[in-house]
Amino acid sequence: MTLTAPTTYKSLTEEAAIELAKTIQAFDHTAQLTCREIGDGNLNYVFQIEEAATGKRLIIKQALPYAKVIGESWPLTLKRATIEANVLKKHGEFVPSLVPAVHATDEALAITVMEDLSHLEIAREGLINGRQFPRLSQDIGEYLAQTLFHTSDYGLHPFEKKRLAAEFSNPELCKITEDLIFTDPFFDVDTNDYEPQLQAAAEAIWNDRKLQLEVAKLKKSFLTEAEALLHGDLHTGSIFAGPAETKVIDPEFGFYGPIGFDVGLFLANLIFQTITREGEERQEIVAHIEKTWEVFASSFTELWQTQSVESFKETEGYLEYVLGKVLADAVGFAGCELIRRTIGLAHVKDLDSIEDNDKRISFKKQALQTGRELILKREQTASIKDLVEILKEARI
Ligand code: SR1
Ligand code: MG
Repeated sequence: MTLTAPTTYKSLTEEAAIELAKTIQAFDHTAQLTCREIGDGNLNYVFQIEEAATGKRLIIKQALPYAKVIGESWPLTLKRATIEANVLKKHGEFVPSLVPAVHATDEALAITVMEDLSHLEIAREGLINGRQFPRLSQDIGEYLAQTLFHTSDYGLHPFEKKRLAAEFSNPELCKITEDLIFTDPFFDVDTNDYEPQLQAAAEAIWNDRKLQLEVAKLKKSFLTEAEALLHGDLHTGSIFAGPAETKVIDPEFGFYGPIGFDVGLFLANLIFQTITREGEERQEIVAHIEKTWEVFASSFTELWQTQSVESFKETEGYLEYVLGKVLADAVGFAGCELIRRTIGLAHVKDLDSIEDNDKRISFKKQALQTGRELILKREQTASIKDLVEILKEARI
C-alpha cells in the first residue's frame, strides 16, 4: 500500500505517526492512540502506536535521510526502507513465524508499518542481562537455512535468482559494511573508535600483513559472491527473542552476498557473550553457537536433498564442499565483526557496558585476539567444534 504522492518525504513526529496509523485504517478513526519513538538503532526512527482500550499495537518504522548515529553529515539513501520491507516479505515466504508481518509500506515516506514485537526483548539486551532464550539457536539456524537456501541458485531458477539479485542491489548500505567491517578497522583511520589502552593492540592489527591479506580475501568474497539474499546485518540487536519465540528484524542491509556472512555475523555476536561470561553461563552460549551451526547444516542438507534444482546436487562431495566453504567463510566474517565492533566506528553494548575499566579492556583485547585467530584459522575450521576450540585458546 502506498500512502503518499512521490515527493512528500518528511520525518514523522509522534503525532504524525498516529495520524498515519489512522489513515491506513489500522485503527478506528475515533481510537485514542498513544505513540512513543522507541528506536535505539543507529539509523532509523521506530514509532510504537498503542490503543490503550484494546491493547492493540503496531510499529511504524521510518528511515531517515542520514545515519542517526552520526547526524546529517552522513547522508544515507531512503531506498533502504523499501529494501528492508521487501527482504522481510521475501524471507517471510520461507519462515513466516520468524519475521514480523509487514502491513503496509510507503516508498516516499520511507516507512514500513509492521507487527509490534514488544512482548519480546532485543536478544542482545536479554543476553547481556543473563536471560535464557532456549529457542534462539534452533530458530536462527532454521532462519538461516531456509532464507539462504531458497534465495540461492540451489533453490531457485537462475532467471528468478538473477532478477532478485538485481532487485536487491543495495550499494549504499553495502558500502557501509565494506568500510566499517572490512576496511577501516584494519587501517589507522579517523572514524575508528577505541580506548587509549587499546592503542598498541590496534596498531598491531594495522601492521599485521598476514592478517590484512586474509581480510582482503574475505572482503573480496563479500564484494563478489552473490550467492543468496542475505539479511546483511544479523547481529543480536537485529533479533527479538522470548522464551518461546524468535523474530528477525531490520534487514535494511539485505543484498545478494555470500551465505557465510549472515551465519558469521550471528556467531560473532554470540562470541562476545562467550568473552564476557564464565563457567556454566558461558557454556550456554557455546551450546547456542554449536546448535546454530548444527541446525543450519542439517536443515540446509535436507532442503538440498529434497528441493535442490542444482544438476550437481547428487555429485559426491559437492554439498560437503558448499557447507565447508560456508563454515570457513562464516568463521572469517565472524573474526572481522569481532574486530570492527571493538576498535571500529560502531560498537556493541556487550563490551562497552562493562563498567570496570580493566575488565572491559581485557575483554576487548580478547575480542581482538579471537577475531584475528578466527580470520587466520578459518580454512582449517572443519567443524563447529574447531571454532569452539579457537575461542578457548584465545582466552586471556
Ligand atoms: C552507521 S551504521 C553502523 C552500523 O549500524 C548498523 O546496524 C550496521 O551494523 C552498521 O555497520
Ligand atoms: Mg539495524
